[in-house]
Amino acid sequence: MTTRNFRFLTSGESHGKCLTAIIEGVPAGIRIKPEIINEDLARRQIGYGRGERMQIEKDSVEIKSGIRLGKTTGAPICLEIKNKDFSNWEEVMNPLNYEYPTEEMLRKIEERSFTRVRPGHADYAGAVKYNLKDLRDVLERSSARKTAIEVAVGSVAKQILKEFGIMGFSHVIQIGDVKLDFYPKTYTLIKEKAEKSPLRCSDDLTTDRMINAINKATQDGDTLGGKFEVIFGNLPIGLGSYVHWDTMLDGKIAQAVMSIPGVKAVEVGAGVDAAHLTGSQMHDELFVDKNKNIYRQTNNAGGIEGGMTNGETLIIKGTMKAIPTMKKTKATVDLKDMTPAVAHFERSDTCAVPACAVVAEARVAIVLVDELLSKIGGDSLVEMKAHYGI
Ligand code: EPS
Repeated sequence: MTTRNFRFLTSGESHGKCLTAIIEGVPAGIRIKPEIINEDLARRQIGYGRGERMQIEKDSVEIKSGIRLGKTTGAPICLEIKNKDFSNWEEVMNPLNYEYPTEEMLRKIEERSFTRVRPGHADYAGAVKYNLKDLRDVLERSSARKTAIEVAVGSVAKQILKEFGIMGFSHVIQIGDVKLDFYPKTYTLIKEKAEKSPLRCSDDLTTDRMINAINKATQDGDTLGGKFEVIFGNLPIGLGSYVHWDTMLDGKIAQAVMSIPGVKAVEVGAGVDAAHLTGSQMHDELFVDKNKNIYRQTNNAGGIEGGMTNGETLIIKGTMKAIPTMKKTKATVDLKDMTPAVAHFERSDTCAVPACAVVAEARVAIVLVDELLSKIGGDSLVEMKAHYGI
């Protein structure tokens, strides 16, 4: 992700020892609570339709550096999440080559290697691009497991944003064919109800229908995608810019959300519905109250006009495709001998849309904090707040 002020890199494989991130550009003096990061990690793990892996993992962050006595120091921050499942994969994921492998080790490595491409996954293009023979090498890093550490980074971003009163959440609006038709009246209610739902959906009846759809897909050996929404409020006007194509906030957010594994579409505000709205239906009129404050009665723009925040609530929608690892067989090719085959299957999730929503919330927070830093600058929270005028 192209961020300039709040930058980070992650490393780690799905079944490797751990996931790590190094974040750079966090001003000094910001209180970061690991328990809040852990809450976000737990939110990502919840979700009806997840596979057995989620019963093995209980993601928890270890802050390795950059934070002292609860506050950032301005130094790079290193975060780590251990993969509990690694204990079942030690021989297979060993970074060192075995000089004298036992038969047992070789059997395990062989058992976990595969060459039958999963259509829709990174397997084929990844194998060709990196010249990899064992698709395990593609799967391990392309897996959405790495989004756990991104959520930890996003949680740091959210804790910075909160200092400026900027807060957000995510909720699920569709699983397969089941759509959320009824929205609670306020964002506070949507958030409250979504946080309690096993599918991050703000309506109980819709949640039940989504659960039934997931049960049916599991029975059929199939998988399901869906749609989610990320909402952020209390943003200052003017994050992003219209001056260049790569400074537009909507473009940056689209990239950040689109690059989550499985995401196939990102919308801002009215999104794809904008195609059939006329100009007079689409554009949000401005009004002024007696205190000379501007307000609007609609938000089809989703909080962004001309690539900049306009003071309204930011509304982003993401669409996730159904997971490509599934029991239901799909025609493919075995790259070992270039023969027709059925796709490889191993333990996976039936549906991970609620998790994807939490990842998107983290990614949007990362873009927003990067933009906030770019707008107001500052090496410390004190300086940032002075620049912000609070
Ligand atoms: C994933 C496959 C499953 C998921 C995984 C993403 O893992 P496993 O192969 O170990 O069963 O559960 O997601 C996570 C582990 C996670 O933490 O989100 C995949 O192939 O992308």
